[in-house]
Amino acid sequence: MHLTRSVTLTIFATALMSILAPSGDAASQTTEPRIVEVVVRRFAFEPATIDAVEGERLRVLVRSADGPHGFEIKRFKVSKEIPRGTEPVTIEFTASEVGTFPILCSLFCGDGHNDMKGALVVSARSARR
Ligand SMILES: [Cu+2]
Repeated sequence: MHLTRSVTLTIFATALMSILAPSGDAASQTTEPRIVEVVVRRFAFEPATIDAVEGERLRVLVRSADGPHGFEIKRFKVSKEIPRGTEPVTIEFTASEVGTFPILCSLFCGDGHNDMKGALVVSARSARR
């Protein structure tokens, strides 16, 4: 009985350590998305241009500085409402294609709505070409 318990404890401790121990290998293999912060306001995106490298994973934190807006990049099937308030909306996607892709406000927000133009500029990974 006592032996069984100590074996169980050992297994448990080993499992726990493998969870808690910082594993350098796992960390280096996982590609963390690059964080880009964007503020949407009447009637602009700031910054207006997001630069990325082909294949790069992006985590865009979009926050509204005034009322509700939208954040849309059609090519990458990104379309989110950005409510009023201080909490950013998190949008993750992979910039899988080279080119310049318009960023639009997908929610009518006033007279200057159609002037809201941003761009995602994805450049080729130089090492591959
Ligand atoms: Cu807008």
